[in-house]
Amino acid sequence: PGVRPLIAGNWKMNGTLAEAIDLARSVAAAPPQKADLLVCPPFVHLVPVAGALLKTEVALGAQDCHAAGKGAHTGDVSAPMLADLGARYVILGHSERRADHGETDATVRAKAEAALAAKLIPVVCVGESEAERLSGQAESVVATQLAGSLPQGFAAAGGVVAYEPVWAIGTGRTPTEEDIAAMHARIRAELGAEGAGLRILYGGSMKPSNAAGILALPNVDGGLIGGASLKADDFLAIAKAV
Ligand code: 3PY
Repeated sequence: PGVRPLIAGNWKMNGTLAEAIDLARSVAAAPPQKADLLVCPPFVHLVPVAGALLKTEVALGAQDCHAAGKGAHTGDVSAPMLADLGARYVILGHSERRADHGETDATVRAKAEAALAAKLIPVVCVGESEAERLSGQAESVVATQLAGSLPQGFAAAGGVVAYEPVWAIGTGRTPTEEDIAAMHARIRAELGAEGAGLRILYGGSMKPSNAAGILALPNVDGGLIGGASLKADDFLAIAKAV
């Protein structure tokens, strides 16, 4: 209640430069929405997309950052670099990074600290595997991830949590609305008093056909959108479903 929803597009590793600029322009051309809009292109497209979003209401984010501010880290990108080019958000600890790059809760926490220090808003992803869901451990797994991944003062600094069940990512499957509502309530409760103002996004196969139902659930303050964020019409249809 009182929290302005956030609809965030995680473009992942998709698109040419021309497609990225085109998509950003199409999203930014939409009339103002009831939700804040955020797009997160691949690193190499951030600067031109920042240009395309200049003087628009659409915010820019990255999909990862390094925990160090600078230094000998070949191929990495720091939070201050992202802030410098105009990014306001950074997605951290997406399950694809946890799986493909061995990121642990401690890694994610260090990155979130770096992001906050650079005045970026971290969007920290948590979520259980299918085996964990089936064995009734989904909520305890997510509680452990939160405890390990979120730095002190995360919510007070405006940090965002995205609940993305691993088995719902890129599969077209989603938890039941009851399960989503229960998990989001648990996430808010885990943060204690700080949790009241926390934005908790749902992610994992959110699309125009299921967005309205999910976004209407208590404690769902927006969405982190994968595949459906690559088409401006679909992404904006989700934003309109808020
Ligand atoms: C998905 O919807 O598949 C995502 O992973 C969004 O981050």
